[in-house]
Amino acid sequence: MQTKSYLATSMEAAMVQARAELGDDALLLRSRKAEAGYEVVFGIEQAEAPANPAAASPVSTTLAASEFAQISAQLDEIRAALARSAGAQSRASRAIPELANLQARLIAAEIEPLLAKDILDRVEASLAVEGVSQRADLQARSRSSVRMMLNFDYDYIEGLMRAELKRRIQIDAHVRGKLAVFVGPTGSGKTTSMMKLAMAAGGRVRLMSLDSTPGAREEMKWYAQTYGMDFVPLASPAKLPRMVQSLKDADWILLDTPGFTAPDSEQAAELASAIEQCPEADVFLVVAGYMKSTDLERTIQRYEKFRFSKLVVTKLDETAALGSVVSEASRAGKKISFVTDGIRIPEDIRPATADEIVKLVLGGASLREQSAA
Ligand SMILES: Nc1nc2c(ncn2[C@@H]2O[C@H](COP(=O)(O)OP(=O)(O)OP(=O)(O)O)[C@@H](O)[C@H]2O)c(=O)[nH]1
Ligand SMILES: [Mg+2]
Repeated sequence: MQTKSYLATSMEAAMVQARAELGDDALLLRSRKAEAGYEVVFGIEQAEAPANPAAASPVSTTLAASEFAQISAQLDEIRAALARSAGAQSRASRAIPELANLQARLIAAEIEPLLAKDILDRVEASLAVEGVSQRADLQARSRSSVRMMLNFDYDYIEGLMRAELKRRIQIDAHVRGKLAVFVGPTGSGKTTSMMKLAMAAGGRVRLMSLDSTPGAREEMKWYAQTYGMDFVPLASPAKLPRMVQSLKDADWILLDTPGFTAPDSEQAAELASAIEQCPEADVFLVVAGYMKSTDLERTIQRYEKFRFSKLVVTKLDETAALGSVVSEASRAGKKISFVTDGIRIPEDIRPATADEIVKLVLGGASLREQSAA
């Protein structure tokens, strides 16, 4: 994805500038308050993959903990201000009140307010392009005549919104390469998800663990024995590249890791460097679906050093809203791979699909139901 940032005195102005230059397909990636106004970063899909995939990999950050905390606090402040202004704007700026309702519904589902606004901008633009509504024209009409003109087709408008949301969800439900590594916060479901995938993988599976917390290796050995797989002891991250090389007979090598309470620790840096030396590694960040946006954003930033490209989203049975996951995955350019919704191994895991994610985000009353109420 090619990205470009715009600086303008207001968010609106930056967005207009970006859309004029990059076209309607440009997606809003992130935004921040700058000294002279707002900086908004847009991305546009490129037809061709980059020649050197490594060049597209995220660069690991080396921020000190205090700097990180400071930036995080600033981000929270900016996000809260933007959320307030996007929420307030939504009702006032929409020519069709139902579009404002849909925007509010996305925000209620924990879709980031700016992303919700961007999605509804696109819906409104599609309606205008189709000649169904011209904004200036609409504003001059009464609400009832607008309804008549549209023959008020809720399903159609909601369908446009769903399609816009779906376009922003990237899916990759495959393990690519021979080595799959599972990283993530403590208790997010790394070990359980890995075992679910190990069971589904078939072929010769080798299980490894770098988790040295009391009982963790025993837990993995127990899993290996119970499910008839081989457990391969791994003393330290530094030994990973050689170990992977030596396991020539394995079809899959799955590596469990500890939840790093401080992902900037020396131990984490060692693992990051070992992963870098394993080009065949496919790294998954395992996160619980109920995490809120700010925590997810921080977690994604903190685990970026492990060069993960995909998320495994766990514990869907414990949450009704997936908006934060969709917003943060979209913001960070990460794909959603698998989702889990229970503790049973291997039953409670399945490949993610964009349709299901959209359904999960928008669960609850449809626009038609709300309007009837
Ligand atoms: N309800 C529910 N519980 C889950 C799910 N996935 C995992 N769990 C439970 O969450 C708890 C933590 O799961 P683990 O797989 O041990 O998590 P972990 O990330 O390996 O944890 P640490 O190794 O301690 O960092 C366990 O009790 C799991 O059974 C899920 O999809 N739904
Ligand atoms: Mg574990």
